[in-house]
Parts: sequence; C-alpha cells; structure tokens
Amino acid sequence: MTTGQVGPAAGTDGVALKIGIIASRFNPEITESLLSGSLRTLSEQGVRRDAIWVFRTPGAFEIPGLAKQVWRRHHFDALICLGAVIRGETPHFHYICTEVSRGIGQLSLELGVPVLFGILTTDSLAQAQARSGEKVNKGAEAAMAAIEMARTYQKISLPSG
Ligand code: INI
Repeated sequence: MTTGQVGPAAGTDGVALKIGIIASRFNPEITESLLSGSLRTLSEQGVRRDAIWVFRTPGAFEIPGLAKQVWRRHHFDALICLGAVIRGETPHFHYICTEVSRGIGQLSLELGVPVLFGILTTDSLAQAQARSGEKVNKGAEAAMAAIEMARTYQKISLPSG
C-alpha cells in the first residue's frame, strides 16, 4: 500500500481567503463526503477554519437562493455550492438540475464573486459515490477551483502599474 499523498500538494494560496460553503443535506452520505472533501482541501491550502462558514439547505433546489442571501450579508472571497441530485423515476431530477445549474450560473455572473458548482448530477448512487470518495471528490475539486478563482479575481482588481 502506498503512503503517497493523494490530490493536490499542500499550499498557502488560501491563507487570506474567506470562503462560504452552501451545502445541501439531501443524499447525506454523498453531500457529507463532498463537504469533507472541500473542508480538507481548503485546510490543506491554508484557509483558516474560522474563515470557512458552512450554510445548509434541505435540497439542491434551495442552494442558489441561500447563496444569494449569504452573499448579501457576508462578502466571502468565493462561494462553494455542494449538492447531489440522483436520477429517480420522475422528472423531478430534470427540474432540480435545471434550476440549480441555472441559478448558480446566474449568481456567478451577478454577484461579482466566484460561485463554484460542486453539484453532482448522476444516474445512480454508485456514480455519486465514485465522485465523492477519497481519491475523486468533486467537493475537493470545487474547493481548489474556488481558491484559484478567488485569487484571480483579487489579482485582476489590483490597480495596474
Ligand atoms: N434534492 C437534492 O438535492 N437531490 C435530489 O436527488 C433530490 N431528489 O431526487 O428529489 C432533491 N429533492 C429536493 C429538492 O432539492 C428540494 O429540496 C425540494 O423540492 C423542496 O423545494
């Protein structure tokens, strides 16, 4: 068994960042793993634990609305949205996926802050488990993207010269 590090190397890019996470509780086995992946990655990249605030929703559908309310009250450097929508027997899946992706995309244009899409939309629980594990974890990927984008937004807002 290897003891090598899995995932991105530890870093300090996140040291001065304040990050908001909006995580739904639906499909809790998956969403808790996504949240753990995000928290672990943010910590590995130097984000202080007291600079990470976690807000919860019942389901993915409520994420864009809460993200907007969070941003109105707290100006984080990035917002990470985490959820898991798993296809069932009804058109519900389609409606939720459409609304959550449209809502998060709209917010990322509207708020002027990176809003990361860490929502799994899968056909099965097994597919969702495969994307929320130790090695492959879309919550961790969203956290890395949040740090990169937050720093990019900061750099491009600095006066040039
Ligand atoms: N919410 C999810 O986050 N994932 C799902 O798979 C899901 N399914 O399958 O129904 C789900 N439904 C709840 C929805 O997000 C809302 O919370 C609910 O409709 C109340 O507005």
